[in-house]
Amino acid sequence: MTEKQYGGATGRGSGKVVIDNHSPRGFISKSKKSNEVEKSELSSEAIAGFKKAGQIAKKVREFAKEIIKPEAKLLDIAEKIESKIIELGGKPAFPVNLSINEIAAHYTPGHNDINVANGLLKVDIGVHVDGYIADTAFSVDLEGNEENKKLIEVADKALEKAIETIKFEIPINEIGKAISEVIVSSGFSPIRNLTGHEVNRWFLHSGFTVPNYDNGNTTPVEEGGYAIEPFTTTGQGVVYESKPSEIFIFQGRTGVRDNLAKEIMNYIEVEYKTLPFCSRWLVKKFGQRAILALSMLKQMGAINEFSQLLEKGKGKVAQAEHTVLVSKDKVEVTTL
Ligand SMILES: [Co+2]
Repeated sequence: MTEKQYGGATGRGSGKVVIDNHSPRGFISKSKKSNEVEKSELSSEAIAGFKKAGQIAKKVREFAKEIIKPEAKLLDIAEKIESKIIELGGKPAFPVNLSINEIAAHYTPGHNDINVANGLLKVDIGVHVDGYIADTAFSVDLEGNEENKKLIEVADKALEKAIETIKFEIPINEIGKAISEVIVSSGFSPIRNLTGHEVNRWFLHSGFTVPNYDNGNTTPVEEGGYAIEPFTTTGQGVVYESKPSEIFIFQGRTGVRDNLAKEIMNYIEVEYKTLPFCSRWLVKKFGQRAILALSMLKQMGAINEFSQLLEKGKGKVAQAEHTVLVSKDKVEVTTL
């Protein structure tokens, strides 16, 4: 799942909510002298967790490729994919995104969604195992369109190039540069205000962002997990926020009077923590009344809602994504 940038150089951000006593970044700190910048490295527990999530995500991606057919209901596809994640011992790290054509990202079916798979479909899958995240995406052409196929092929190629490029302490803009070169030389545009991101324990989007063009950010890549996700388009290479997506994220507890809203807030805090969730999941658990409760929680600021992200020039969009683990001496793709 991608991150939209709001202008300016993108460096490090941080999550707002800290989960219990664990280090949210899944790191252990090394001892440091007072005049030294703190460096951290991945713990063996974190490496094992990221890899386990990655291998589940890989199997689920292959499963998704088998079940997606033109005219299949998006709702059925999403539910089958999410059930498969659970069957394999993981949990969804975010609702499956099934975004079609000029919708670049952040479309998940609502609980009564009637839309069907068609056109250029992007399938973005997140898995977590005890908070350790794997994030992977692929695109599929469901209308036998040559341009769609080319967009997909180039997104895959750009991802491959980015994976070859990323390594410990390389300036982060080098990855964006590699991605953009592949895409532009093929006659398409990368989406500049969508990025890959660092994945940390319980945090899908925190720390580094991984640009899809040379954004001039020369910050060296540290050890950690990174989701790399190039987007190719025939349009302007920019997305804007459109309709609400029914994908939400917890912001923090607020005083709500409504009993169901309170119950749902408690459930969200325990079950999803700082990971995105959707109204469809809560309707399944609490019934239709969950919709009203969610809008109350949104109004109170307890949760935020993502927007669907649309390509500005109404260009079609393809996406490819893998999660990699960068350590000092190697880079491993966890979702391959
Ligand atoms: Co992602």
